[in-house]
Amino acid sequence: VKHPLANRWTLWFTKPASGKGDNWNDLLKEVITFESVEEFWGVYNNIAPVSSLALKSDYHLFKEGVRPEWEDPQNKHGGKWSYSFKDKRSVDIDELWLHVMLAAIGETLEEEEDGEVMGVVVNVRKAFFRIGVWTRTTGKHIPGRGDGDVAGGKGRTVDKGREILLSIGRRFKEVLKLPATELLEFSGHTDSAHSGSTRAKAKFTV
Ligand code: M7G
Repeated sequence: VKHPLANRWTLWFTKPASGKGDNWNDLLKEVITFESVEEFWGVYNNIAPVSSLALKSDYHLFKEGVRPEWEDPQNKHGGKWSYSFKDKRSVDIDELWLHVMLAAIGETLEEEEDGEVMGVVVNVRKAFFRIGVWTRTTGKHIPGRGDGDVAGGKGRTVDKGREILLSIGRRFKEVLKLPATELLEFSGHTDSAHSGSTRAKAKFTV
């Protein structure tokens, strides 16, 4: 018996650059798409744990049809909640990433009708592990999208859009088991793209 997931999900991997000529597109690889709980465990049991990945690797788990890139039409008005674990030795990154993936595929980060969560990401870097959840909008008004609508429409006011994003942030913070004193930050992808890195100014925190 297979237990179907609410969405089909695709796992992607960013392999570390080997030389200076490597660009983002050569490094990002689609791994596999699955649609049931059983297939998820089959994939999980057969891939390298985050703790064993080389520096500059990433895993991305995204809804099927959404590339884990700022440029994807479903991400280009979006942003992400993210947190960097700077004490790499004290964090059980494999367990956290598993729980983040389960929250994504189990759809516990948002109400189903919100349709905000595009995917989750883990980055392995020299100084930290970073885990993020990418959202379709940033809670900002997008000109030309209709009065009061935020990116992606759905007739949402800017306030409602922000409330949905904050709720995702609070749930994500629980999955990451962060104490109230630690801040989770939200930033828009366009800010990331312009700064050339993910380290962009945070718009909100929870
Ligand atoms: P990062 O992995 O988000 O953060 O981006 P880091 O600076 O902490 O490592 C690292 C680099 O990967 C960026 O400067 C870009 O060159 C490239 N990169 C990352 N992402 C998520 C994208 C993307 O969505 N599109 C493109 N074109 N490049 C990206």
